[in-house]
Amino acid sequence: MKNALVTNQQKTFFDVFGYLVFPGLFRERIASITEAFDAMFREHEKDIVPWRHVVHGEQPRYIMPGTVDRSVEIKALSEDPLLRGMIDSLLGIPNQLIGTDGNIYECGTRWHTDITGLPYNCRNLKVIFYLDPMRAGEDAFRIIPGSHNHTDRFAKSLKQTIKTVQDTMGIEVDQVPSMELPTEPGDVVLFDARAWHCVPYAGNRRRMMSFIFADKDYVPQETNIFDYQ
Ligand SMILES: O=C(O)CCC(=O)C(=O)O
Repeated sequence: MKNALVTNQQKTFFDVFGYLVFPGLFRERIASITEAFDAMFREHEKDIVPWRHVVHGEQPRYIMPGTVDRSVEIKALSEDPLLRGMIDSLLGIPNQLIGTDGNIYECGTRWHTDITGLPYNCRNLKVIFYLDPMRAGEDAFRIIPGSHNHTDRFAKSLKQTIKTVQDTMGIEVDQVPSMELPTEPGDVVLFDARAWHCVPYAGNRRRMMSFIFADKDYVPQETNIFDYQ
């Protein structure tokens, strides 16, 4: 494989389970990335989308859309050869960057997929950078391995039940069998946006930035962000 960073074993892991974590991949650059993120929220304050949605229990999330058009540093990160090499290895060529955002969460995020605006048959990859520590047993990102295989019976049964596990199974969001991915700033999490994932709220104001890439089969969709669930 051309890019030594993603081994064939990691690619197989990604294909089967739908996620990968690269600890410390951007550790040296995370201070300047965080500075760029904070400056963007300050300088583009009027463009922040205050967002309350059932996925976040109607609690506040602040979204900065289109980050690569607002910050030279963030654009450079989205074009970083290391990152792009990984995307090429995992999605194949051609692929394209189809969306970016920056977020401040004062909320949790219940079990959901990020498939709004993406056709289900398109392979994709969402790259997320948490700019604050995400702790095990608290607010670490969780994912159900393999749930990106959306035509499986298992994925279909998740679709019927997982959004409201308190009602359907009598359990809390953090009691769903899943993989918990605690991260430190500078770590990178990659996942298939069709996978079911969630983040419990630990009372902080976590900052997160994402890029989403889609493969050659991507066809732009009519998107209504209120369909996000
Ligand atoms: O940190 C969060 O609450 C949500 C992250 C997430 O679900 C996503 O990036 O799709």
